[in-house]
Amino acid sequence: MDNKEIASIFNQIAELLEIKQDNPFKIRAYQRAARNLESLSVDLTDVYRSGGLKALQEIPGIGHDLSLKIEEYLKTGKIASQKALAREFPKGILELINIPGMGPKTAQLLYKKLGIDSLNKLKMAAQAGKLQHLPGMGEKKEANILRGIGFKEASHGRFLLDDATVHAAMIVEELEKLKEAKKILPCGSLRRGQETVGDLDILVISDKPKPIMDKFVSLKLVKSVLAHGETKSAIVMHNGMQADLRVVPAKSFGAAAHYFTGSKGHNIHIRQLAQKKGWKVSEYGIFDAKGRQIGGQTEEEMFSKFGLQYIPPELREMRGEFTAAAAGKIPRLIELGDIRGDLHMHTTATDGENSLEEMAKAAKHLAYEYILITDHTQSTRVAHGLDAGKSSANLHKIKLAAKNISGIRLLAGAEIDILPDGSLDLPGEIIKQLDLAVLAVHSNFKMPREQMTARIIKAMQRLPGSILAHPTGRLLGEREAYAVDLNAVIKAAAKYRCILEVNAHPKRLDLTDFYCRAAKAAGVKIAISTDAHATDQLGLMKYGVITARRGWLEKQDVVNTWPLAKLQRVCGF
Ligand code: DGT
Ligand code: CA
Ligand code: CA
Repeated sequence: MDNKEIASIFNQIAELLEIKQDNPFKIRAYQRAARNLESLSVDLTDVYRSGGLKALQEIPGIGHDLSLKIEEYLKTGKIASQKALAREFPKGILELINIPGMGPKTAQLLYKKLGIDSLNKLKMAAQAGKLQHLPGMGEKKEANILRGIGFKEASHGRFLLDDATVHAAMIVEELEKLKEAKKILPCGSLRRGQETVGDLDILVISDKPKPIMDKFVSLKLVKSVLAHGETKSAIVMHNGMQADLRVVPAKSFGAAAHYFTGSKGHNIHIRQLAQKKGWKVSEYGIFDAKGRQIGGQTEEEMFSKFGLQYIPPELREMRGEFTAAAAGKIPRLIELGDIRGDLHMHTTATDGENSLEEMAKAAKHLAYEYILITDHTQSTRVAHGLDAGKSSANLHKIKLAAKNISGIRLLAGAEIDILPDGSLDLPGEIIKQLDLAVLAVHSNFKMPREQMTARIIKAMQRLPGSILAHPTGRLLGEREAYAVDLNAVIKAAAKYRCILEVNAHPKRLDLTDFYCRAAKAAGVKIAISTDAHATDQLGLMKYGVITARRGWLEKQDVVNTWPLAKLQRVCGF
């Protein structure tokens, strides 16, 4: 728990320093430390108790300064410098820098010149056209900010999958400490792996609900308590996310897990099946006409009692899962453990934070068999893309490193920009040296749909067998997908033997579940890739896998579950 709290304080310090336009190295150091603490598998309290400051400093990214700050938090429950820093700015300003189109510099400018310190003030000023006259602003930027506000409002109250996952884990970790809690299961849209989550629905099995309820409403992360009942409670956490808690006895576990997992439509269908048999289904079980419980202790029974095969949570969306289950045709969905490699990642050669060697080492920890290094090409200037000469030198570097690093196979790739006319941002003679190429659109997002579709198809036609990365360019909560005819893209991918990527980054998650299924139907293969820009982001793979599961994909549909030899044979390198 302390790990997450300290990570969140470090992140906030980084944001405040960004507004101040402080030293970028210092800002990065806080961000990196926060990320490392989030993924740390041991408790900071234990680390500190075992070896004091020295032990803290052995954590990657934690130097002398930061170890002192951690010590301060562990001893006093706060970090004074963060409080002091926060006092320099009004509260609302942090909310502003996260609006698409804003950023720390702009937030600072608008605060200084116009006193803007809340979303509402920002919206009024932008609507009144007051922003465009400020230095470095202009009409276009003002319009962008207004669009960003609209986006924020539209995604109102929904959270990214990783954010929801981390917060659910924090609650589970605390409740697990109670001996009265026999089983804890986060349900709802989170368990179904939906790309965004409205609120958390946590189910606990116990015969003694009271201590569980009391602990839940008094957790550190609670901002306010919405309900505090005997078996039901609800809280809002500091980040604005709501969590509902339900406690049921063991004999109701299956029925409750099924009910709270949803989806609502799926639940209604099960109830109708029960009605036809003269039974009743509730979150407490399956009951016959006389009110006797005849099932619902396990989740399997919620299906087997109706002659259905078990339906995994990710498929419970009324997309044909009942027909498939009745026919015994529920697919054997891909699992995280099936993944043998990652085919999209960046290094310090472009905008990554870690070296080739560091990425390889981290991938080895995940027991991967291979990774494809895919740094950017020159057109992607914001990402320090490499020109032809530098790309070529980078390829040599990768191939040399591949010889020296044992235990994992490094593959030489590149994330090649698809230029507006559909041509590729790397000369043919360099493309020839790649093991595998990843293609992506990074510019001119506002093209008309026909043009964008033609642009992408042309690129695939130029380079058959390549991987098309993040096929819609969307950033959840930040940027709309570009207009593109994905059915036509899928058709072309089949024709040119191209692989479509499910980008595992929680802001992307495209291809989406729906189009994964369409791709499979068209015989198109999928790569699930993290697009990692740092070693710890390799762990985002799970979000891509759950999206693929929602798309009914099986192991064989996903190329990075294949052994290296098969990948080489099929992709021809
Ligand atoms: P969310 O939170 O908006 O991302 O989506 P869910 O699916 O987590 O929805 P939520 O939190 O409102 O409810 C959790 C589950 O409880 C939902 O998936 C199914 C079940 N549920 C909620 N309301 C109803 C209802 O009116 N009828 C039935 N049959 N089930 C419901
Ligand atoms: Ca929910
Ligand atoms: Ca709920």
